[in-house]
Amino acid sequence: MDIEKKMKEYAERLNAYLTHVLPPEDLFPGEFHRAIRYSLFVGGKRLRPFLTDTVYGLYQDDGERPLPFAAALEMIHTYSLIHDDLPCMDNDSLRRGKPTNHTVFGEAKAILAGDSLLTYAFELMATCSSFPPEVTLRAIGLVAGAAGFKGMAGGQFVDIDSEGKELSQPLLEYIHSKKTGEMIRAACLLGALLGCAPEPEKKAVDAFGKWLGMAFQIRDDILDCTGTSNTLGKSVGKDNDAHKATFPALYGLEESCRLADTATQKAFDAIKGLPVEKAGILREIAEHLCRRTR
Ligand code: GRG
Repeated sequence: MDIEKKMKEYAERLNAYLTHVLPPEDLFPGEFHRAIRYSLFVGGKRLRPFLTDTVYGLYQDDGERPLPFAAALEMIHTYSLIHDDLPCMDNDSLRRGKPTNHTVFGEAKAILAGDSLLTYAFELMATCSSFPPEVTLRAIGLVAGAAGFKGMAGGQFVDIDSEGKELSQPLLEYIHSKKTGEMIRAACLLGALLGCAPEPEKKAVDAFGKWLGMAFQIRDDILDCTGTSNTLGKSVGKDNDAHKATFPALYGLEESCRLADTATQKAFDAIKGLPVEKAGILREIAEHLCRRTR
């Protein structure tokens, strides 16, 4: 089955779960729950949960069990998009093909919707009783580390701080690996951790996730130059306008494509030691993401 189709099918399963665990829109205060649900259900590829589910599926066949963790990743990702779009950050009016959260609900309510998605993600994981407590704790620690100052928020800080400044390759790689890479890496490792993968396989999946995250963000930079807001569902060309730290800004488009391929190759190399059918599944995902157009 092709990856695009698999991702769509998984997204439906995840969306059904998210619908079930989030407060309904008719619960007081309704506007708050509408703001929370708005950004979550307005679209999105559900890549991070899909990675967790896929890696977990390499080791276990009860795919419902990791859903609270997969849902938590999507909630944290969505919170980051809501906050990233705020006037004080990227000041964007389009996300996932629709007006951004603050454009619809106002800035203060958008901040609160993002905050609630972030905190509810941790509530969902902490109240999940499907795994032994020590596994649950390690999983929560993994996600917290990837989302906070050591990961996504840290990368976002340096990204904002380096706007308009001279770019260096180490700084650019720092930003990309933290801002985007750590959540993608955590999504992969989470699947291995919850699935009780053998230790060497966990290490391989971890390295795979790291290079997959880098390839994904380089591709994201490329699409910001070559894509349309119609296909991407967000404003394009803003990185360049804001003098943002991106691969095309530093290397040009052609070299950036080559670097995305190199990162994908490194992701392949990381899983060479895995049993061939497991490596094949992960390889297909990396190939798909490297060619993606949205
Ligand atoms: C703490 C105030 C405060 C803000 C935090 C952490 C943060 C803001 C922003 C993170 C920066 C960010 C949005 C990184 C992700 C970059 C990226 C590649 C987003 C797009 O991911 P896709 O393509 O999007 O998976 P969909 O819509 O498909 O889910």
